Amino acid sequence: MAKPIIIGNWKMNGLSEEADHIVSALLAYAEKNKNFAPTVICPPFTQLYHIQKHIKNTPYALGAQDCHVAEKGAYTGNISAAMLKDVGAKYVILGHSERRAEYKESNELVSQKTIAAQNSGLLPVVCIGETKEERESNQYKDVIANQIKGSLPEQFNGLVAYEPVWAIGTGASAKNEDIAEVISFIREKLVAQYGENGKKTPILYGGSVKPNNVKDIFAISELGGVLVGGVSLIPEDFLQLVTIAQ
Ligand code: G2H
Repeated sequence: MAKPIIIGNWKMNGLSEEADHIVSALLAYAEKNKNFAPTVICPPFTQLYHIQKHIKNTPYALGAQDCHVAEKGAYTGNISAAMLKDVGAKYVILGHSERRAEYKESNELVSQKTIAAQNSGLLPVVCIGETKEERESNQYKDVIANQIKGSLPEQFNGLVAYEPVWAIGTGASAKNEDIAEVISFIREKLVAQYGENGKKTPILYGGSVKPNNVKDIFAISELGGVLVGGVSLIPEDFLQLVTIAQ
């Protein structure tokens, strides 16, 4: 079986000193370890170019945390998928719940961003997941089905990350049986939407993944990897996840 992928989402963290500290630890790990699980780091835009220079020709891959739908133009303050590709990124996280909540990103916008990312040769990591209220009112499957239908374009070549909003950054990951139930629900929907291709789409889990819960999470059937926030800023812990994934 393929090793699970580990994607570190730094969110809005990582001044130069901190970024250098994390990257040095990752490089030291790669010196000593061969053939470890695929590992992606998604720093803020400001660190992409610098970090790519260090991780080029190593097993690590670079990712970003968002992109604009247009390739270029008069969009002050935005970054296009083509720019991310140009700087060496391979992945881009799209539709993270923090963006859906703070910038009111709709499923439709996420789908357009996904198309833009694919057109530029990036692998989109499309995030979906229900809020606490939606879980408690037992609407979570409808919400997730809608997000899959609305956020993923007709042709999809990427990864899906299930991140229940109530488990993000709280320190309390979702229960394994809840994750397993939703992962298999997502798989069903992907197969219904994409046929054979839907069987191959990696499905990740994100939300308070830590060294002490990741082993159980990796044991979930159909799980393709993890999207990690807080722990991706603590290199010793993040690298423990990479080691456990081997
Ligand atoms: C969920 C996750 C990474 P954390 O947002 O995308 O963050 O691991 O801090 O819950």
